[in-house]
Amino acid sequence: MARRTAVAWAALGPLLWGCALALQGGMLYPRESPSRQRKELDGLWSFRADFSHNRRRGFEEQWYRRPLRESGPTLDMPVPSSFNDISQDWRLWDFVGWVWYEREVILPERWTQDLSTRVVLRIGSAHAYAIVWVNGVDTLEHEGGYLPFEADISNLVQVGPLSSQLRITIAINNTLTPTTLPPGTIQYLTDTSKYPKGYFVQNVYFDFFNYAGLQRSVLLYTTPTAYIDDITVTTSVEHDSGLVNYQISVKGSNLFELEVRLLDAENKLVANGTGTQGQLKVPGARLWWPYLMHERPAYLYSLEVRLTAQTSLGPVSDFYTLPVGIRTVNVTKSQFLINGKPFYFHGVNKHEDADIRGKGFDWPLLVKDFNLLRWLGANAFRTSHYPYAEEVLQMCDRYGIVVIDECPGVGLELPQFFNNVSLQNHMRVMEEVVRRDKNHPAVVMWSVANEPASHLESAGYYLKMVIAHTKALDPSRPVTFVTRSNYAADKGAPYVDVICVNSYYSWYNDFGHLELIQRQLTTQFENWYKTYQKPIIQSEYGAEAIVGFHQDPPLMFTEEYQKSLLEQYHVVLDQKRRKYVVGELIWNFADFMTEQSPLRVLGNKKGVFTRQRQPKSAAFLLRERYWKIANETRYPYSIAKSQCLENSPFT
Ligand code: BDP
Repeated sequence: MARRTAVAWAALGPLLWGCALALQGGMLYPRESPSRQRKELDGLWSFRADFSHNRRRGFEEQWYRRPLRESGPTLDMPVPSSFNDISQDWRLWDFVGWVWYEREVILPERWTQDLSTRVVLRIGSAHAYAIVWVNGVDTLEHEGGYLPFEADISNLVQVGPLSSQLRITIAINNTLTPTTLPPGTIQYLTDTSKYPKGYFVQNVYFDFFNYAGLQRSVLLYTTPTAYIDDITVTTSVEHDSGLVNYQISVKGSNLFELEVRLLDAENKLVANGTGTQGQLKVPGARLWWPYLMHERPAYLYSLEVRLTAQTSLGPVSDFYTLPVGIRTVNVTKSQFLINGKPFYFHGVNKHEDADIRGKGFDWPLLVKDFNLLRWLGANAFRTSHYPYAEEVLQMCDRYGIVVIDECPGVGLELPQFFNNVSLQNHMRVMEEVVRRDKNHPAVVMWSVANEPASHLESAGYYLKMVIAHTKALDPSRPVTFVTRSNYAADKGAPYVDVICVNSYYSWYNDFGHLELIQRQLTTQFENWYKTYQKPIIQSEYGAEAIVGFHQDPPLMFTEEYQKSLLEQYHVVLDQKRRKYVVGELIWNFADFMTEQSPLRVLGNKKGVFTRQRQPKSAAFLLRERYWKIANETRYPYSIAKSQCLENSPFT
């Protein structure tokens, strides 16, 4: 990828969405507005796992037809949360198959009586396959966890005087197969001297616990019957003006008008337009800068869209407000540019995992994690290894934390995972990711996979197709996948814009030999750069440390070893970051749960924070380093403070 491409991107930015592949239907985040209401269904749901032999009793007995309590005992299950860690029934911990959730809801009368209101049921995510019934009627199916799906249920609720009572039943299956994303296999163990008849286990090929259930919010929201279905915004900069290109899709009427107003953070109108697409020019625009890169990071405008439409029931209006950050992203041979300035990712990899809630969305955890990111001086993270909740990205937009948005393409390890069905599915998942996350200024790059077996020929073709598809969906952002293949063998690297490479020197190889890291890491960087001449991110590195384990000289699993390993990496990163290495993301922000194995002690302990979010020694090392780098790379450059460790100097 040469400078030429970067220039082309910058020049074409405003036009590109016009040529981007059209996505079917929008997935705007459900926000309240004068024309839209929300009703959250978080709280206690009734729950039952189907322990029957074939896991199909729920379907055979049609549990969705009547209240779940009538077909057998139920448990209280909090939503959002993973179901695995909540109950004292050990069988739920690694249950594989169908679980059933149910919730009864009373709707406001207007929602059921006013025929110009459209009622939508939205599920933030259901891992991994879900079937939804409303009042016993099959309403919606969705494959894939970590992404939202929704259905217009107006015709189910607007049917008569008693319709304000609603019963929502959701059956969720967490089985991973060779064609799901992530893939998995079911293994039947048939030696009856060891296993009972029909015994099976779920094999996964990734290193985190396969938490499942309704892990994000479920909600109902309304729009008018003619409504703003989708908004796509891209931005660019011309001299000192910001350009905001918008494209709006409307559903439910062909006779409508659209007014678009861009407001600054003080609510002052800075530009306006009309119609389904256009360009707004903002002279003297304030740009969206990453945290610590600029004294005033994360500036957000608001794009207010107002629809007035004719429907068979008369005129209706719909309003939607989208936060907009004006910024550009470009990649050259050796740099990652944000707003035309070199950006260095000094950040982390995360998981959405903590405590008994598993991967359940949780506001206190979210805010704590962002406070820790800022404490650390981290300016970026990768959503390893699946898209995070939308609220996480909203925080990133507001705080200026840059995101590499990764889809659940993790564990693509076996040759049979690179088949056509998987490929089609992977491309569909990328459509869902781009559809959901395209308007977040914080998202600066898509990652289509983590550590696929990219040395295989079939993987090369597969990755080429997924990357090309993603670029067609969103030509405004670079695309990558994260590799651990050898530079000479990797068949996917030719197609990425940035090389993201994971390595675990002196951890998974040459155990304990910290003295080898500098040599091996230098060779790694030089080989990749020589071969591809693309910017490189050290997308994972790290070591396990069990908090409170100490040993000097350092031995594996102690806090000292983790710290020393990081220090060795940092020596080389400091040499190369002035050349073509554009980022370093520690593995991992916090300890996290994994499947049980003799290689894991209550999960993966490579966090620099514990699972309870307390710092290990390495967190202090990283904090000093990240603030130092921030001081060196700030724009416009200001004299570095000798020590810049106060909490939020720029906000
Ligand atoms: C990397 C994987 C990550 C693992 C990590 C580890 O990308 O998911 O958790 O190794 O082993 O290869 O800690």
